[in-house]
Amino acid sequence: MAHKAGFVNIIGNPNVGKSTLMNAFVGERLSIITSKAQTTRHRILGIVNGEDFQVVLSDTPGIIKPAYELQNSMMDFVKSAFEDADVLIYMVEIGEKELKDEAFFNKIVHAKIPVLLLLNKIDTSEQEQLEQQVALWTEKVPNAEIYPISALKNFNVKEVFNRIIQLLPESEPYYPKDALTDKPERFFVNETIREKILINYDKEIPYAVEIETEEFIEDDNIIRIRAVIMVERETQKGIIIGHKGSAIKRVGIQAREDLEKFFGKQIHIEMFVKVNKDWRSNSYQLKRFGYNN
Ligand code: GDP
Ligand code: K
Ligand code: MG
Repeated sequence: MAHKAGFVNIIGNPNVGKSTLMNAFVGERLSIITSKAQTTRHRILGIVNGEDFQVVLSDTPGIIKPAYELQNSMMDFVKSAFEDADVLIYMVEIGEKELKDEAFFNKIVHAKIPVLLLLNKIDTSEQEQLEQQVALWTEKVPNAEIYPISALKNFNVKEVFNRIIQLLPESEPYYPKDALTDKPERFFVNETIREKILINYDKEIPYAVEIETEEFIEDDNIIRIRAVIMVERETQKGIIIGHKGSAIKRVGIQAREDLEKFFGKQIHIEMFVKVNKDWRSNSYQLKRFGYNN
């Protein structure tokens, strides 16, 4: 059989389960997941390889109306996801309305490529509600094939994946057949630490944080990591560190645990907090952190 390969881009509102689905397809925690919106800031590739296929998935930030420069860059990642896909996955969750951004919604309805509309989180709904929702979305996005799924409970995920492979064009692989992602190791260190910050701190703090891994030194059985936690203000620095360093210590312990699983090696991690005034609104700083698209 001829080899199939292509790009499958996952878009949708914040928190509908896009990153959970991507990780379910890939079988690894490539994309960080929390119950907070704007957990995903980048476009992250997850590659699934089989003998005669290569599916290149891309997870994107949830669609929002940008309020500052960082969010503008995040939406550029979403825009690019419309342009290079072979299959578009539009994810919605039970009970939600369509995308608040009409331009994005119109692009989906008028897409020239196959659209799979995944109605996620059906583990939380009753049969009757599910039927209503399927009817509603059939009307709203007539060009889409609708699949009720639970990304979290792995329900119907395999079926969707098989359908994706059917829809992909014949093509040589785009990446080496042992590749899992296009992102470097340091990216996953940054993201793991950021996930722990999203989980451990309230309100504005997680949104004011960016992580930079300055050192990643891998030996036979240990990886030594040195990471900087960037905040926008001196007061935020105090909050991140916490009383006698207790808060940042907790972040370090949790991040280390996940990173040891991810890399399969012992991890030694050192973290520092630095103030980088208003980095979120500064295009030069954003470029430095990889938000140029
Ligand atoms: P994203 O913002 O669209 O990438 O969404 P995430 O993947 O980060 O998930 C947001 C929240 O929804 C997390 O708390 C997930 O555990 C939860 N979630 C994702 N998929 C499901 C699902 O199928 N069922 C339920 N009950 N929760 C889910
Ligand atoms: K989220
Ligand atoms: Mg996400």
